[in-house]
Amino acid sequence: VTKIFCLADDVSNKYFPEDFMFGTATAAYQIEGAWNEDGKGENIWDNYTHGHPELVTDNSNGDVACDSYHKYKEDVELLKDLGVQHYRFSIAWSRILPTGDADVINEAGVAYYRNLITLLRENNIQPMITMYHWDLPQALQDQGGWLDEFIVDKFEEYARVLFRLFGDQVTYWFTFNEPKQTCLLGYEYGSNAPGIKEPGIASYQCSHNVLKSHARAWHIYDDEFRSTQNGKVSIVIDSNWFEPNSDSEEDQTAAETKRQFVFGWYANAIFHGDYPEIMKTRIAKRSELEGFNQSRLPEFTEDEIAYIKGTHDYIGVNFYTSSLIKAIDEPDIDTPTYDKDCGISEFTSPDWPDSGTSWLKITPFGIRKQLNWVSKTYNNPDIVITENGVSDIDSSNLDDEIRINYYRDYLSNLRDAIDDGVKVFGYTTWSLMDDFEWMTGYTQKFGLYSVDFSSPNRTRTPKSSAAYYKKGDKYTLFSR
Ligand code: BGP
Repeated sequence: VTKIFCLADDVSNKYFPEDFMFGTATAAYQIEGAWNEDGKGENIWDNYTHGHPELVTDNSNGDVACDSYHKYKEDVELLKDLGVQHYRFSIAWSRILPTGDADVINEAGVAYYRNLITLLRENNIQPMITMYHWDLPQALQDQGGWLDEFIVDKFEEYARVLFRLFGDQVTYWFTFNEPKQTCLLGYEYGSNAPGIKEPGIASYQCSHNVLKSHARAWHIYDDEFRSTQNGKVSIVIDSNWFEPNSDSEEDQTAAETKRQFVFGWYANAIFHGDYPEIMKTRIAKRSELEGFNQSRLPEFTEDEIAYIKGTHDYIGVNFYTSSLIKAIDEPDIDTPTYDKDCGISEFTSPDWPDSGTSWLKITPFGIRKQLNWVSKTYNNPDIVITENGVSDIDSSNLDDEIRINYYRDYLSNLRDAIDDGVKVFGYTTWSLMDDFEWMTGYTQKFGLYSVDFSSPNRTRTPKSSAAYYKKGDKYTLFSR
C-alpha cells in the first residue's frame, strides 16, 4: 500500500488503495484557443461569446484561452510534474468534424488529439476523454441543436469517429459532461450558449435527446468496439449534496426530491431506463394545472427504456458543494419553471466558508454523503470523481491555501467514503490550470497552475496547491 494520506491531526494514518487514480481535468473550449485555426469549425460558444461579449463577466471569450492547442506538450509536462495517473480533457466536436457532420473529417484536429493522447500514454498518464463538454458545432445548433432528435444520429456518427480514431489508446470515455448544465443553462435559463430561454419545455426536450444520444454512443461502443478495445463508456453527472434543513419528514422528502431532479434526472435513466417517478409525477401534475394536455416531460417508449437502461460501465460524478433543502407549500411566482416543478426551497448555511464563486460554499462533508447516496441509490457502481475544486479571484496569489485546505478536507471525506464501502476508484481536480470559466470568463481561478493571460506565451506557474497535490507538504496529504 502506498502511503497516500495522513491528516495532520489524524494519528491513524489513512491510506488510499494502491491503484487509486489521482488526476486533473480541463475542457476544450476552456483551454484550447485556436478557435478558427487549422480547419476547426465554429461552435456555439464561439458564436455566443462573439455575438454577446457583454454576457461574460470580463467580456472575454475562449479564442485564445490557455492556448493549449499550441502548448499541449507543455501541459503534459505539467501533468508529469504533478505525477497524476490520468488526465481528463474533452474533444472539441467541431475541431474533428467542423460542421458536425461525419462526412468531413478535419485531419489537423485529429492529429492534435492523437498527438496529445500518444504523449500522455508515453508518460503513463491515462487519457480520460469527455466527448461533449458543451461546445456543439454551430452548424448543428442552426439545425435545432439538442432540441431536435436529428442530433441523436449526429452524435452517433461523432462517437463512432472518436472510437474508431482513438479508441485503441483510450480506456475511459464519457459521452457528456454535466447534461443538466447543457440543457438547463443552455436552453431553459438561457445563461449559457446557445442562450435559449424556453422554460419548462426545452431543458426536458434537450435532456431527452442527450440521454438518447448517450445511450446510442454506449451501444455503438458495445456492439462495434468493446471486443477489440476493451474500454469503458459512461457519463459525467454533476451533483451538489442536498442536505435536509431539518429532521422533519417533509424536509427529508424535499431533499430527496431535489436529488432526483438533479442527479436522478440522468442517473435514473442510465441505471433504470427512465426518469425518476417523482419527476414524472410532479411535472405531469404541474403541466396539467397549467393547461397542457400532456406532461412537459417527454416520455420514453418501452423500447427506449430497455435501450437506455444499463448504459454505463462506471459513473463520473462532478462534486463541488452542498446546499440545504426545505419543504415548501408553493414556490414563489417568479421561480423558474424547472425549479417550480421540483418545488423545494434551496439555500446555504452562513457557517459554510465562501470561495471566489457565489455558488460554491466549502462543504467537505458533502462529498462523503453524496458518494454514499450515489452508491446506495444505484446499486454500488464504480465511481470516479471527475471534477472537484475551488475558485478564488486573486490571480497574483500563488500561495493558495484555500485550495490546499479544500483538497485536504474533501479528500479526507472521500477516503472515509471508501471505508463506508463506496467503490470510488479515482479523483480528478478541477482544474489543471486557470482557464475560461464560461460566464465568469477569466475572473474565477480554479487551477493548480496559474496562467498569465496577459502574456502572449500564456505562461503557466505552479501554485502551492500544485506542490501539495503532487506529494503532500506540511499538511501531509499524500505522497507517492
Ligand atoms: C463545472 C464544469 C466545468 C467548470 C466548473 C466550474 O460545472 O463542468 O467546465 O467550469 O464547473 O464552474 P463555473 O465555471 O461555472 O464556475
